[in-house]
Formats: sequence, structure tokens, C-alpha cells
Amino acid sequence: MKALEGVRILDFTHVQSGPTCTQLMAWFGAEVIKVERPGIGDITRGQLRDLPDVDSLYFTMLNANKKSITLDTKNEDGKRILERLVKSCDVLVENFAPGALDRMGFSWERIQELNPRMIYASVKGFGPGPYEDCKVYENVAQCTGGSASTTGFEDGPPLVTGAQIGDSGTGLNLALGIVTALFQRERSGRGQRVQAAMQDGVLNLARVKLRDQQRLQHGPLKEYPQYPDGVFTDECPRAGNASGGGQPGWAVKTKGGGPNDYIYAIIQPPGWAEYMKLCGREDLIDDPDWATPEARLHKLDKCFGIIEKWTMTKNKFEVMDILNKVNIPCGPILSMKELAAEPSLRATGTIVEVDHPTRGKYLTVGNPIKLSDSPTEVARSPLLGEHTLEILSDVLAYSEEEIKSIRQSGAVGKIAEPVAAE
Ligand code: CAO
Repeated sequence: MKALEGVRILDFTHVQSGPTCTQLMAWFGAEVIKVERPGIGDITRGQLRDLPDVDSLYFTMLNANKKSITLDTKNEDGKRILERLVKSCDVLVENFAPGALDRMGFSWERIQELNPRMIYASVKGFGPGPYEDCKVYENVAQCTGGSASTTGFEDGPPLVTGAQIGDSGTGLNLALGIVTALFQRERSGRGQRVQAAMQDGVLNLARVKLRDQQRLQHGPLKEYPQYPDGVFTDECPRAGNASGGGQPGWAVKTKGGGPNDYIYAIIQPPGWAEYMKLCGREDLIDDPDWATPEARLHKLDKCFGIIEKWTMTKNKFEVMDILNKVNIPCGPILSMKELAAEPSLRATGTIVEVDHPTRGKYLTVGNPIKLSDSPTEVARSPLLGEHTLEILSDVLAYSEEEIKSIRQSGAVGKIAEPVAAE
């Protein structure tokens, strides 16, 4: 049995943030019914395509283990079918532009009327306030949530990160909100509204930078590369590759000279002596100008310069091996190519190969959360409308006659031909 077996989700999500959430719920065992516009579907099916006329990797990697029904929710019959879905599901998840679901006629009040046990979960770009009506994509959230202003080097522009902290990060928050609401419903018998704003999600992940913003009032940020010679203003600056935690760190070069021939090295106080032995600088182990974290704080660039001179004589995996043997935390900069080929990630199901009827085999990132009693099996994403008939008859209990009339009304568009099982 899977953890969320018996939970049925009306998945009205698209693009990345919402689909991340519902994919996780499906991996935990929920039945996820993705509602898509007839003929078009989730816009990402056709975005960033690598193969003609085949669902993109963008789509297939965010919609595993789901069922797809096509439904025109602006069609009168379509609205009635949606009402029936609302009554038959436990959770509705959506990430439309603000107000879109209300414009369809499905306000929170209406949903409560239809199904008081319904949990109605939404991702929006912003919470209530001046920007609440704005549409938002990933990088907008990174910029408005404090990540971009604190990422990058002091002399460069603000930077966005490749990790989709606004979309996938907020999807994770929403999933937690839904599971928490399901837990509360066990006792209260009532559904509730779950809202996760992308700006809030990014700011939550950038929490340490709001910490540093306040520390600035009491002096310079001594672990930042601007210290001691640079200028601090009244705004938390970009810190390059400096560690956000209490132990200094930096990405130092390793042998090879390639763009990812680096290792992130951290200097914990007990690691200093080990580093200096490896670097052939035993003289600095007990030297009072170097021996303590306080003594090193104003010359971290020099400390990492000494370490880098040594790391450049080895490749990043050799450095990883040597430093871990002496208990020094560090991590090679791994490229996507290296991660895709990493056997241990395949073994744990963090990277999974999936077969798809029109695409063939592809890699995806599996469930990053492992439950001992509810293991995840990643199944391919659905084709557009693949489960329309199944959902109309098995979930919504429409008769054959009714389904014929629904098909004629245009509410579900053209039904896809059944796909041969893999
Ligand atoms: N049948 C009929 N109409 C449908 C439908 C269906 N099955 N599914 C969607 N639609 C309609 C919506 O009702 C909406 O119509 P109206 O504008 O007339 O109300 C329309 O399709 C477009 O929906 P949208 O506004 O959500 O889509 P968009 O491409 O204009 O905007 C996005 C996309 C992501 C910017 C916006 O949805 C958004 O801001 N979402 C919230 C934040 C978010 O999740 N962003 C992350 C995106 S991933 O980077």
C-alpha cells in the first residue's frame, strides 16, 4: 500500500510549480487526474521540444504517474463535468494566473458548496498585496524573493540560479500544505484553502540572507569576500561563493581546467591542520596569525588560495576522496552529464530511466523523498487525454449514453486513440 492511496487529486496545474507538487503526490500513491485543455494540454507539452511532435522532456519530467483527461472548462457540459470531478476528488490543485478559476465559475466559496471536504491548493506568484494579480514565472520569483540580489559576485549583475527554487521549491511547499490539510481533515472533517506564493517560497529559502541583512546593522559581514577591504552598504550584498553558514567555504579549482573542475571546500576549525599538512604548510598549523578562525577571517581569500594551490594538483574526485578521509566536508562541482551517469543515483531511484510510447527512453529525476513503507515507482507521463474515457466512466460514473452526448458536446475534444501498453 502507498502512503496516499485513496486520495484523489484534481490536478489543474500547468508549467512547473503545480506539476511538481502533484507529481510528488502521485509518487506517494495519490490518484492524480490532470485536467487539460482539449487539443492543447499543458503548454509545456510543446515547449523546448527536442523531438518533433513528441511530448517535451519539460512535460514528461514533471507529470509522471498522472492520468490525463481533456476538458474544456468554458464549455457548459465541461463545467458540469468539472463540478462532478470536484465532488469526487479530495484535493484540487491549481496554479493558474490569479482569478482564472473564479472566472471559470469555481471560486473557493463555490468549491466549498460542492464539496466541503475539498482541499483547494494554489500556487500564485505573490501573496496578498500590491502584486497579487501579477503573473509570475520562475525567474521573476527568484528576483522578487531575494535570491537574485544575493546571488553572484560583487562586481557582477544579480544572478538567477539554475535550481528552480521558485517553481519546484514552491511546489514542495504546496505538497506539504496539502498533506497537512489532509491530516487536519481527518479530525475536523473539513477541507481548507492552501496557498503558497512563489515570492514567499524563495524568501523562505533565502532566509539566511535576511539574517545577514539584519547583521549588517551591527558591523560588516566578516565571512563575505568584501571583508575587510571592500565597501558594505546598507543592503545585504552578493557573496560570490562564500558559505552562507558559520564555517567559511569557497569553490576552488582542481586539475583539468574545465568549467566544472572545481571543488567546494569548507574550513571547519579542526580541518585547518589537515589542510595545511596536505598543502605542505605545516608552518601555519600553530602560527597564531593563521591557527584560529578569528585570525583567518580577514584573509579567507589567502587561506583558500593556499588550499587551491594543492587542489589544482588533483582532480575533483581525488580531492573529494582525500579530504573526506580526514573528515573535511567538501563537494565536487558535478555537471548534469556526471550526475546522469552516476550509478548510486540510479540505484536509489533519484535518477530513473522511463519508457514512453512516442519518445522512447528518457531520464528523469525520481522522488527525492524516500519512504520505507511507501516506495516510489516512477511511471511515464500520460499522453494528452489518454484517460478521458476511463475517468468519465470509472471515476465519474457516466453511462455510455451520457459519454456519447459529452463527446458530441465538444466538452472533452477529440478523444485520443488508446495507447498500447509498454
Ligand atoms: N479549459 C478552458 N480554459 C482553460 C483550461 C481548460 N481546461 N485550462 C486553462 N484554461 C484557461 C484559463 O481559464 C485562463 O483563461 P482566462 O485568462 O480567460 O481566465 C487561460 O486558460 C490561461 O491560463 P493562465 O492565465 O494561467 O495561463 P498563462 O499562460 O496566461 O499564464 C502563468 C501562465 C504561469 C504565468 C500563470 O498561470 C501564473 O502566473 N500562474 C501562477 C504562478 C505560477 O504557478 N507560475 C509558475 C509557472 S512555472 O514557471
